[in-house]
Amino acid sequence: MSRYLEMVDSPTHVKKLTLEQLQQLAEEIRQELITVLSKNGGHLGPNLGVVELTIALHRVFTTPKDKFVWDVSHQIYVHKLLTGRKGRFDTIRSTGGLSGFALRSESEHDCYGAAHAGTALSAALGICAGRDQRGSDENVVAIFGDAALTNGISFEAMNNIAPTTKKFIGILNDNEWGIAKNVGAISTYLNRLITHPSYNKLARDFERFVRRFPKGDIALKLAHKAEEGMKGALTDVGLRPSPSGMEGDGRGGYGSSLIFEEMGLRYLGPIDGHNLPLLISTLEFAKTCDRPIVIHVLTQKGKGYEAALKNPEKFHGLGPYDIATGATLPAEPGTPPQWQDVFGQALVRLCQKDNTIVGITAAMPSGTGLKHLEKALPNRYYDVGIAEEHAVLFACGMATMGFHPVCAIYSTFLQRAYDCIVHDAALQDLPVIFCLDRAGLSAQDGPTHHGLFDIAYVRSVPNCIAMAPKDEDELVDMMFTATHERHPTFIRYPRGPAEGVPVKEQPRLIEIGKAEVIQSFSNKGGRKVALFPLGNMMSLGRQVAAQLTAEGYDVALVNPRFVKPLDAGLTEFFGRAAEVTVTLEDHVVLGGYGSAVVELFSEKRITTPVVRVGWPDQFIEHASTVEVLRSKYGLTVENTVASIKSELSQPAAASKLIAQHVQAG
Ligand SMILES: Cc1ncc(C[n+]2csc(CCOP(=O)(O)OP(=O)(O)O)c2C)c(N)n1
Repeated sequence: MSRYLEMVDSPTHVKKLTLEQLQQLAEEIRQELITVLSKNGGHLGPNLGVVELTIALHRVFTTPKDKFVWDVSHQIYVHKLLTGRKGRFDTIRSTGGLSGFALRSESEHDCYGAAHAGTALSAALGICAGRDQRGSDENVVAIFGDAALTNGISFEAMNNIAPTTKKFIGILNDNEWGIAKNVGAISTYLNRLITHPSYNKLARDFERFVRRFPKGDIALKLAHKAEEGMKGALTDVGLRPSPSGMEGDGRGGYGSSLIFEEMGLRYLGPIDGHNLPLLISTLEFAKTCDRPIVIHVLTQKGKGYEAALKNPEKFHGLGPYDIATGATLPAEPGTPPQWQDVFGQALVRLCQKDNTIVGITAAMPSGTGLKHLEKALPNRYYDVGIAEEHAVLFACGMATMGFHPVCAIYSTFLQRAYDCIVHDAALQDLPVIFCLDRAGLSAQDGPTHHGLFDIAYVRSVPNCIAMAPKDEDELVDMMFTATHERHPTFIRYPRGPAEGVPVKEQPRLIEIGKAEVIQSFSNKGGRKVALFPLGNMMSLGRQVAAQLTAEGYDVALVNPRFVKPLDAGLTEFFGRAAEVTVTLEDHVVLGGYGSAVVELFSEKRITTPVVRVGWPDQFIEHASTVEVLRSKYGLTVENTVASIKSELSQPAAASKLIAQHVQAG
């Protein structure tokens, strides 16, 4: 029998299937997700959890006229399958293929792009305001997770919904997990909503509405069953009852009011997010509501795939895996440890020796490597939820109390907290240590996740120290050095395996603002090229140096270590001696490390040309690997060597050569 999935390629098709057929479709979609992602990797768990919800959304609403705004949008794969992208689904996250997130340029059904958490409610409200201004009647649905609700912007939006519009549908997709287990008071509160009987009364007008549907009675029965046996139903969706002894205090505490209702939003739920008829009836009801409504939907991350159910954190997002066992491909023997693990383990050692050091993550214990600290020294570990601004301000507060907080945040997510970096950490000159993981490319995720702007956004801020290690041993030295500093310090390092050098037992202090000379000029007569590869670009720098040396050039190789303060003396020395200076960075060229060198040369009136190798002034797309993108954009040995030779053939370099020969003569 052919699959319904073969017949469904647009929301119109979804509307034509019977309930039973849709249920079959849901199973087929799950199989498709499990199969394709076993090869491409991706956000399996979140997507398995929203299969019924997405089908119900497309059954009830009609995109592109109606608008779905997905928070983070990593759970959008089912939506892609149902909106004309099924034929290309096996290209997801690969070079030239579908994006793993919502992308306006990819489909008219993606009305809003995202991949950072917490944006859906605000953006959806803006769309509602646009609709109201225009006087049109689109339905706007924001789908957001329980962890996204720990994000400040979500609350800023909620504060603003009721005064702004009458028609707004929010769907709280509650699975109790972010990437890791969701933490904090909001998570406890949601759990309380689920388990406290006083919240679980279905609204009377909802009941009346649902009864009008042919399957309305069945839907209601199911809803009531969930209501009565909430604990049983919850075990079904993997949720646990909340701790006892938290009864209401009558003043808006637990058991006496609902945050949503108090904010002027109608609240409905919690409902079983895998019960298709109930979802459809509830969404139909929401469509008729003349005031903003939030529907609390309970889903199970990884639903339908045992391996994902057993390990929600791993299956939130992962690389290729074996379908039968769920095992991911082991790293090739001899692969160095991941940067994040070197960082996490080093932080544990530093914390063990210095009790002023603490670690802070914004809901990313595994990705940042802070899970090592959580395990070893839980009382020195803080997970503040998906709340980067709060993470930085919290760190600043601790710093005023004599601590050295280490904020481990991906380069791309720290963008959220820029004002906190400037206004709080830098202006007050507080010794907060920022460890920026994923500084460089996140190839398969793409432009939302590439960490290519941090040097530019930190370099212009007074008091900040910014460094990049060439290898993992230097990373630990830099972390150690940062714990002795009295200023905000930033250390950037990339995603993936480190360089494979041994890490010393006892880290060493590095002099602030001092670069390291790896290889000086030989002065044996070749044309002089000074290479300055920053951080992880050292291996590219070494290859360029080797090739040029083999071709008879006289090459100096310097590890800059610091972007700020620059080692002005050393950079000037090599800059003046060389015919061409070359900076290499895993960062946009605009405002990056190379720009700092150009500024220095301008100030010092050094006329040596500077070849800046880095990412161009455009958003870099996603691709299967970092190498694909480096080749495309010229961050390669061949291109660097070619650019150097081209620069050396320019009149400015030629005149410098003549001048040097004259001097030497
Ligand atoms: C600003 C920001 N910080 C961190 C992340 C990393 N991140 C991606 S998904 C996710 C968890 C989202 O959880 P939830 O909203 O509950 O959705 P679920 O995956 O459970 O469906 C996190 C922390 C992000 N995307 N954006």
